[in-house]
Amino acid sequence: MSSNQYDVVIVGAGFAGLYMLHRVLATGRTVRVLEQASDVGGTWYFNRYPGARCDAESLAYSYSFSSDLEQDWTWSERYAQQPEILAYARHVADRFDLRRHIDFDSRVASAVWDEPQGAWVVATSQNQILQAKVCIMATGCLSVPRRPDIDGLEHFSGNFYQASQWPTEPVNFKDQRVGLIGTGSSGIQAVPVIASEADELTVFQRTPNFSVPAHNKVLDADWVDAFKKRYAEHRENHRQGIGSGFGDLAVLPQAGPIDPVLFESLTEDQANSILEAAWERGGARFMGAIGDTLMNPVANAFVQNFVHQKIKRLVRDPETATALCPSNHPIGTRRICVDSNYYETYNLPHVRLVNLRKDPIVKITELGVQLQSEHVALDTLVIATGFDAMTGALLSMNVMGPEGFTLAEAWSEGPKTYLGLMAHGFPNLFMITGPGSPSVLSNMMVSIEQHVDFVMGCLEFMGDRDHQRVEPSAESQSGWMQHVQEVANSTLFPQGGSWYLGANVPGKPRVFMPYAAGVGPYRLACDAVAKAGYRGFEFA
Ligand code: NA7
Repeated sequence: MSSNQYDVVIVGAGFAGLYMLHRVLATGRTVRVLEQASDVGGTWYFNRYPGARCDAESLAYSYSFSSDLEQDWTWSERYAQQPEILAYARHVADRFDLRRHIDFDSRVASAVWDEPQGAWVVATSQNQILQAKVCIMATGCLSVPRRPDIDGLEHFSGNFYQASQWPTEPVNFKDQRVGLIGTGSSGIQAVPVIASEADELTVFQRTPNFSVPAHNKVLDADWVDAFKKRYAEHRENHRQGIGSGFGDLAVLPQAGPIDPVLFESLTEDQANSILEAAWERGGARFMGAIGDTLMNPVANAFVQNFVHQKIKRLVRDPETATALCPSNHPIGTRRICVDSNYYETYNLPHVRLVNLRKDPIVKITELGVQLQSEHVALDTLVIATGFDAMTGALLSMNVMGPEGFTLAEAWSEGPKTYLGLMAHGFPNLFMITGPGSPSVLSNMMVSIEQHVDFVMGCLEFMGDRDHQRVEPSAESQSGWMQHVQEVANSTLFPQGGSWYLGANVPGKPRVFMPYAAGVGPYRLACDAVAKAGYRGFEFA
C-alpha cells in the first residue's frame, strides 16, 4: 500500500467522525480522517455564536461507549454551552489519541469510485488525494450554512456575522446597534445574549417558531453522582428511544416522570396541567407530554394554543406577543426551540421585533436594513438563517459512483438511501446519520453511536467472508424510502414546511428526510437487518 492508501477514509471529525475513527482503529485497519475545520468538533466547532447551547440534556448528549469517559467527564450545566461541548470533543480526541489520524483544514472536493481498484479516490481542495476501500461520510446534518438571498447583503459596511460561521475571536456588541435576521433555534438562543450587551437590538422575524423554556441550571454534584451510578440504565433508555433519546425520564432531580398520554383520554383541565408541568420542567420533551401531539391535529391545536397563551403572558406588548405566536405550522413540525428568556427579552426597552410579514425587508444598505416602511440603522448585522440541512454536505462533494453518475444526480428528486446508511449505486460508501435515519429528530449522540456500531458490524461481517464490496439493492432502498414516507405521512411533520423537508432552500426537492418512527424502532429494524445477514445489502 502506498502512503495515501487506506482501508477506510472518514470525512468529518465531529462526534460521528471521532467515534468512527476510534472504532476503526481498534480493528487494526488503516484509516485517515479529512476535516475541513482546523480542529475537531464539527458543528460545535463552527456554531460558536453567543448563546449556542445543546437542546439535549448534557448527560444524554455525550458518548456512552466508554464507561471511564462518562464517569470522568463532568458536565457543568443541564444544557451544555458550545465551549463546553467543544472542550469535550477535544478531550475525546486527546484521550483516545485520535488527532494524529486526522488531516485538518482538508475540505473534500470529490470522491470518485475507481472500479478497477475497487476503491474510493478522495480529493481535497488542498490537492491531497487518498484512496480507500471504504469511505464513511460523517459530515453532519447541519454543516452547510445558508445565506439568504436578500438584496444588498454584500453591501453592508458594518460588522457582519453569520451564526454558523462565527469568528474564533470575541465579538463585542457593547455600544452597538445590532440587527439579527432569523428566528430559528440559533436566533432564539442568540437574542437574549446579544440583548444583554448591545445598545439596541432589532430582530427581523419572517416566521415565528415555537420555543419552550430550557430552565437551564448548574447541575448538582450529588445528583450527577447518583445519575452516573446508574448511567448504564439511563443509556439503555436513550437507546430504546425514550424521549427520542434526548434524556430519560429521571434526568431531572426534582421532577417525576411524565407519562405519555393520549389527548382524547384527557379533560381540558388535565391536559392543561400536564402541559403546565412539562413547561415548568422545560426542554424539548415538552413535545412528548401529550403523546399524540405530533399525530393528532386536535391535540396539536390544543398544545399550540397553550404555548400562544404562555407567549402572550410573557411578552408585555400585545402586538409583539401576537407576532411571536406561530400560526403557520403545527407545533413540533418545525424543530421546537429551547430557550433561556427569549420571550422575556422583548420586554426590554432597547429590544424590538420587526414583523417581516407586515413590513418586509426591501434590501440591505451600507448602513442597515431598508424595510418597506423605514430604514433601520445598524452597526452590526447578524444572520442566523439556517442550513442546507441533511443533504447539503453530502451533495457538495461531487461523489461519483461506478455507473458514472453522482450522488447529486441520483438524489435529484430527493435523497434515496437504505436505512439512511447507504445509497444504491455507491458501493462501500456509508453515511452516519444520513437522510432516512432518525438523525435530526433524535439525540444525535445516540444515533451516531448506533450508526457507527452498525457500520463496524457490517465491515466485520465483510471481513469474515472476504467480501470486498457492499451496497444496498435498489429494491431494499425503495422499500425503505417508501416506509420513511409512510411513517412521516402518519404524522403532522409534512405540514411543517421545515428544513426537515428541504423547504428552506429554493429548488430543493420537498421530501421529508428524517425517519420519524424514533430511535428505538429504528434500532430494532437495523438489528433485524444485521441478524438476517445484512438483509437488503448486496455483497461481492
Ligand atoms: P433555522 O431553524 O432554519 O432558522 C432559520 C431562520 O432564518 C428562520 O427563522 C428563517 O425564517 C430565517 N430566514 C431565512 N431566510 C430568511 C430571509 N431571507 N429573510 C428573513 N428570514 C430568513 O436555522 P437555525 O440555525 O436557527 O437552526 C437550525 C438547527 O440548528 C436547529 O434546529 C438546531 O438543531 C441547531 P423562515 O422560517 O424561512 O421564514
